[in-house]
Amino acid sequence: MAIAGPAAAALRSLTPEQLNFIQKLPKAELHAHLNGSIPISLLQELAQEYIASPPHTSSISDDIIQSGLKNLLDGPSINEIADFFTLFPAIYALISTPSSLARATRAVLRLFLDGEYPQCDYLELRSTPKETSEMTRETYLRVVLGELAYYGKQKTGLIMSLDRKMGPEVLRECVGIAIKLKSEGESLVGVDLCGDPTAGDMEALRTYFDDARSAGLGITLHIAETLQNPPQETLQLLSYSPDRLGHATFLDEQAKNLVLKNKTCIEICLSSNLLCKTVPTLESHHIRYYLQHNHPIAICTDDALPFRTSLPGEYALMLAQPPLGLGLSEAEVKAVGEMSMQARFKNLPIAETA
Ligand code: 6MZ
Repeated sequence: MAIAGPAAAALRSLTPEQLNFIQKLPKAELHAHLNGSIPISLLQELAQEYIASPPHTSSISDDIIQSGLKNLLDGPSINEIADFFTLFPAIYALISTPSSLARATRAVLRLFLDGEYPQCDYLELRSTPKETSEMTRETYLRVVLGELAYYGKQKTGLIMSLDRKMGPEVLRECVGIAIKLKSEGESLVGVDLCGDPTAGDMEALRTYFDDARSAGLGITLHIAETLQNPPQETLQLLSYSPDRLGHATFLDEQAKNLVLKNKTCIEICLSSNLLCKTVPTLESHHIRYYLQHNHPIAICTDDALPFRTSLPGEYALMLAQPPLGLGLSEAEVKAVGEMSMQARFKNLPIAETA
């Protein structure tokens, strides 16, 4: 695995027996953003094609594409989480046609699900539908679902991400499309809230999540990812009765108690939190709190490309000895794998339809 970063160091420290244990362990990847998981080799290929064939489908200049890719290749310098979000405009310029989106999705699915030792047994991939000059948001979702269909519903599901910056019209449109696709039998299993954690007004979102839930879609929310997220906002998001939560790094006592009471699964992304500097060390990571409380968690990659990781790499971070890892036992790591399989949206009880 050609990765470098905290996960690579943890992987290198394991014995062949431990690596074999991780490879064979049944596990689900439940928090992977499509456009953060595209292999760099495909982005380079798409960049060459983009630069060679003006006029462009996006207003992003060739220079921005080149420097964006260089940044991703060198290992992005992220001093604070806001720096992370600047990586995406270059990627989005390259993934703006149905054909480039299909190629990107195919490459990500291969990365997680193909090969002698697939990274996971089940992948819930998430993506934010984008409207470009070449496709509508509905086309975007249909293209991604078309690629997932090659692997089938036993192995894959799509989560539609809503961005915190979306306005009411776009939110309504997206949730309407998701409900339609689900009613057509497509493998659209849930709705996510993501994007710059300091942006947006969370108060107005209830209606969209209520609609999604009534249609039988699972709900996962990026929550309390930074210290700047106020406790009232966190409580507001918890009041939307999410099935899972992304990160949940800065929950106060009241929020933690609610999460424990509702047994809401936490999607934990160790490399992401370390590299975005929202958690200083593995020693102080909130995963320890949830392990102590025997609370459901799922270990996930978030964005495999910028965070230089893979799902086995994230599992290695649990198994490796401190300071490279958390030093958990194989039995503890196995239990985390089982929890991830349990928390799949495909396991949600069938919604009672009105
Ligand atoms: C919040 C994140 C994220 O949707 O274009 N995204 N949002 N926190 C994170 N953790 C660091 N990582 C990724 O994938 C890329 C988009 O996912 C969200 C951001 O909105 C990013 O633009 P898609 O496939």
